[in-house]
Amino acid sequence: MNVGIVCYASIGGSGVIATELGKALASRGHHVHILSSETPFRLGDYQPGLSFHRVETPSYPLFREPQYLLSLATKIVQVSRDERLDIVHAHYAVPHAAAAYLARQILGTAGHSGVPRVITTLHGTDITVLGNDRSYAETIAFCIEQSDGVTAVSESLKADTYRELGVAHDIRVIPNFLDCSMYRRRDGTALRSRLAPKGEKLVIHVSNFRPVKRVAAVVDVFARIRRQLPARLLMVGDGPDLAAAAQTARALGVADDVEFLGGQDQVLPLLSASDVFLLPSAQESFGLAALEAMACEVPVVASRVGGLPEVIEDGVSGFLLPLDDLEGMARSALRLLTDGALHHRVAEAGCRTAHERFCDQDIVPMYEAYYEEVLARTPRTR
Ligand code: GMT
Repeated sequence: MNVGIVCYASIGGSGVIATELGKALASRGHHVHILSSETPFRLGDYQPGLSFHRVETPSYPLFREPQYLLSLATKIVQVSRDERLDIVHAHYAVPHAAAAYLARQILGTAGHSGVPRVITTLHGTDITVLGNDRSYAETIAFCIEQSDGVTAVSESLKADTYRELGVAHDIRVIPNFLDCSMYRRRDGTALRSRLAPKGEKLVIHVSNFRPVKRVAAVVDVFARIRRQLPARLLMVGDGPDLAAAAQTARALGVADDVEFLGGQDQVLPLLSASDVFLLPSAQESFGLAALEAMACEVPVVASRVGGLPEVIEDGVSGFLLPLDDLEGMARSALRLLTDGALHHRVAEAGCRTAHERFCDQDIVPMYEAYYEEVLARTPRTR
């Protein structure tokens, strides 16, 4: 198949999944074209069957607003025509589903043979935050409805989409996945001795530091842990709430024990050196960062929101606490950090879950089968 994948390149789970899917499909013999405004950070080395098409959005002095939707739609039209795409797979509905819809209409009206089918994958805040916003809701709902196929990364996100947007389109749940040959705990001893030179416990958080991630709550939970035992916190990522997190660390007197590492392409070595992963998000449709930690035998302590219960079994493969129960999160983390047998059991269960249920070799064929299914259907009347 010839597949166009539209995604955000910036650090974030939807871009990671889209890129990893593109790489996996190419290695299975498909021709994959990734369309994005920048080279996705996980694209890696050249791989046969995989190419990248940059979406350029020119800026004109007349406009204060960059016209990304139009330049993306035009790029999808060009790549579809030149590469004879069978499928345009839009990751993250806003505005990718709209651009794909527009491109399909343009190609249909221009009478091109083989107008591609549009599949939209819903990832999270495209529904749970933007979908709720009156400025976007009707257009998002329309574009989801108009897609030839729709997938969501969890049952929870599927339910949110029906509830928030009132769409009637059938939604297929295809969970997120990992390259399981790569996501295994490595020897983290050397790095650990640099990050925790006095033998402290290492707590880690990885995100894009947006309000939904509640990075100040991460620091708050850590401060409660730190009162009980020597520990250090690794804050990996960058985003609007970075300064607020640093301020919280100073206010709670733990600034010396918190290290802000910024955005990192390679989180595996850092996870492999860590003991516990904190994820007290306000919303999480799936929690890819949690899954990556679990695959590396790092137990996760998280809020019981969204799709996290579909990934983490509370008390077995991690701990899930009510959103506001920061004390409970600190207590769960402390239990893991002080009870070696418990830590071992939870780490093993988390790793088993990741490797038994969320590996690329099991999930990528689900996308392939869905593509075939959508292609076999009679095309929508435009
Ligand atoms: O919606 C976002 O926060 C951005 C998005 C992303 O691009 O990283 O994250 C969402 O998609 C990920 C990949 O499917 C999920 O693992 C995250 O849970 C989800 N984030 C939220 O729901 C907050």
